[in-house]
Amino acid sequence: MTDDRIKRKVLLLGDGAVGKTSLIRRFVVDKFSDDYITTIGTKVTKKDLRIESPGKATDITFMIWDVLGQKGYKNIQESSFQGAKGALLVYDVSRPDTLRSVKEYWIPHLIEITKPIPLVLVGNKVDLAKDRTTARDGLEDAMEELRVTGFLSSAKTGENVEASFACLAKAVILEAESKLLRGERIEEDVPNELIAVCDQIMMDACDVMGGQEAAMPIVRQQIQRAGVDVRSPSTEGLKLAVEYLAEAESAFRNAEDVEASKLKRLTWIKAVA
Ligand code: G3D
Ligand code: MG
Repeated sequence: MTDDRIKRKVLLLGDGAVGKTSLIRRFVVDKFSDDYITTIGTKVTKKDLRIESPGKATDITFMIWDVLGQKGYKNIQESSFQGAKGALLVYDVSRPDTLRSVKEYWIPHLIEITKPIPLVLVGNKVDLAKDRTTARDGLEDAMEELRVTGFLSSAKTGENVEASFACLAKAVILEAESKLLRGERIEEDVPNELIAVCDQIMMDACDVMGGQEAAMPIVRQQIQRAGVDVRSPSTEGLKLAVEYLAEAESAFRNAEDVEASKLKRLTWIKAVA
């Protein structure tokens, strides 16, 4: 028996409301409906797994990144993609357009940044499917087309949630081992969690200023004004951005709410600094 512990960044990608956050919560704390952000705190969730194969056990720590599901904020997403060693691509079986997005948007954008990495396709909300056979057929066609493994899951009932993550873990381990066999260096890059915090702050600011469509231009302006590079934000830059955002929000919200948001965001920065 040889034991190794490896740490890997993996992503959950897919359109808004397909169930990414719910899947992470189900996997990590085995719950469906509690307030996830307040229990876990940041967008990066760690989970230790042990993958057994004959004669060998591998311990792997997944750093699971819950990536912003809005299409069209390409460079913010791309900064989250950097250094990822695997991804779950999530769609909602009751909304066929979300599967189309996986094929046409999420995979192409991901591969551009990370080059080929292990992918697992997840058709979530199977508990809502009117007809499981149709859902199964849809998944299998996509698996064949994309040449990836896949599962039908439900964050609500827990079906195949563990299996999806375990499948990704095995693929990530295999990839690391085959790199070793080919004599390639495995870069143990420590992903910059400040990227996730930056993303989380931007989303939070959008939420309190009328949603992403309306508020993103204002938010981005403040982020730029603070000199924050969303691809490698610094602690100091983010703190300044939080100040500037509070200033911008003062035009829309009362002083206590603005202060509460500011303190919350500073806590997120502190948690990873
Ligand atoms: P996202 O992180 O991909 O944006 P969320 O998606 O995890 O926030 O989920 C979006 C909505 O779908 C939530 O409903 C959530 O409860 C629901 N949901 C997620 N997974 C499942 C599932 O497997 N089955 C069912 N039936 N619902 C699911 P609300 O109402 O909170 O917006
Ligand atoms: Mg979410």
